[in-house]
Amino acid sequence: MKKIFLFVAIIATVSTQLLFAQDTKSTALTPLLTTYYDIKDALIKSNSADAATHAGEFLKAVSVVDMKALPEADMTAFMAAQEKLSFDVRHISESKDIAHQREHFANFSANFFKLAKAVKLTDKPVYYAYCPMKKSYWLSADAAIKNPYFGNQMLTCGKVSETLNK
Ligand SMILES: [Cu+2]
Repeated sequence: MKKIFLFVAIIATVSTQLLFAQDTKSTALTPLLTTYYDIKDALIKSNSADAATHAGEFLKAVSVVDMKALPEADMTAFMAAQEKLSFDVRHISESKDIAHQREHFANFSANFFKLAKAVKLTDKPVYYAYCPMKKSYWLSADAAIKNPYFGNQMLTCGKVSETLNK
């Protein structure tokens, strides 16, 4: 009897995992999106130390992408973006000055969105929001505006300008 329960439990676990695997699209580039969101969230909280840490993770993630695992079109888009993304994210990782980090985050976000448009990083919506005060964009998994350029000073300033995977 105990064995049957165990068997049922295993089947249930495996089928749940399969369900999630089908549910969420991911590629060798998906960790970049997750880490981008971590940097963005740190800037929303005006936490420059966390922003620097996550930027360091992003820099690492960019350098370990298994390009052979990517379809050719994705590889081409990634190679076009790699150097530009690394440049800005390295500055974010090496700085403790939130204003300086936000300057680079603007450029970083614009370049990352080009990649996100060219390569399907996720099945979930990606909102591309615009801050008219900063005249810059950012990506978010959430339609609700939380502004990484001003944090608490102007948390809800901005609007979604484009949505991927609507
Ligand atoms: Cu810099």
